[in-house]
Amino acid sequence: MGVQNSDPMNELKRMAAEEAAAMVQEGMAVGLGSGSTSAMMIDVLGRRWAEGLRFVGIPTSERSADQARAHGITLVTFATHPQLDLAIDGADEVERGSLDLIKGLGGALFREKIVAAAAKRFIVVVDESKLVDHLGSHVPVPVEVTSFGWESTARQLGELGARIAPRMDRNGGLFVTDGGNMILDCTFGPIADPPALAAGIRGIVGVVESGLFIRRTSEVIVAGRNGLTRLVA
Ligand code: ABF
Repeated sequence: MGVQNSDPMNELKRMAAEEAAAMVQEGMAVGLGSGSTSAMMIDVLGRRWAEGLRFVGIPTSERSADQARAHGITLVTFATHPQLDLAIDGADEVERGSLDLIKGLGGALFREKIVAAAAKRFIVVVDESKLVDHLGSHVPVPVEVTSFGWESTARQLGELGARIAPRMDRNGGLFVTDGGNMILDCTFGPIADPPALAAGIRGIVGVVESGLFIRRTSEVIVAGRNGLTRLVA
């Protein structure tokens, strides 16, 4: 699965994807992210695989799994690799100061968080439009919830100050995650204290995980008009 290259920003994202993929070394266990930037990264890894590099991957979505398999990349599970050397993934927003993230607009946040948590180093690849001073400035916080009782879970999330929208699929039905759950997109506006909000969300029964990734990022590779920048936690 290749990515279209008509947008000049795509070329920069591809450079960032190359930079991240270059961190993968022989024999590593690697978390393979989701989204268009991660898809570019997996294509680069596919090329390196064809050149002889050998590593194993754990994908964060069925889509990334299909893409990696198409390149012939060996996929494993946590049963044999409970710890990963590296995970590389995209993000929807990156807070400049803390490098905390909002992820999950693509719908894979739960697996993405498990993979990030299992990795010794978590590398994020974004274009510069994703950098913000405060998380929540441009996107909602996706929250994966069980479908049983979701209306009650939504009411409690609303009490934290969010406007709630159940994620819909292309056919107008409720979106179903790879884990069989649903997603509530929670609009808080700019978030003053992301760690406190993440803890509050986590405390609600019915919440599987939120798209707030707090203190998980090791490094962010940013593709911008003036080239690549690396932000280190
Ligand atoms: C994944 O893909 C998600 O967490 C995030 O929602 C999305 C980012 O995609 P893109 O790289 O296409 O902006 O990383």
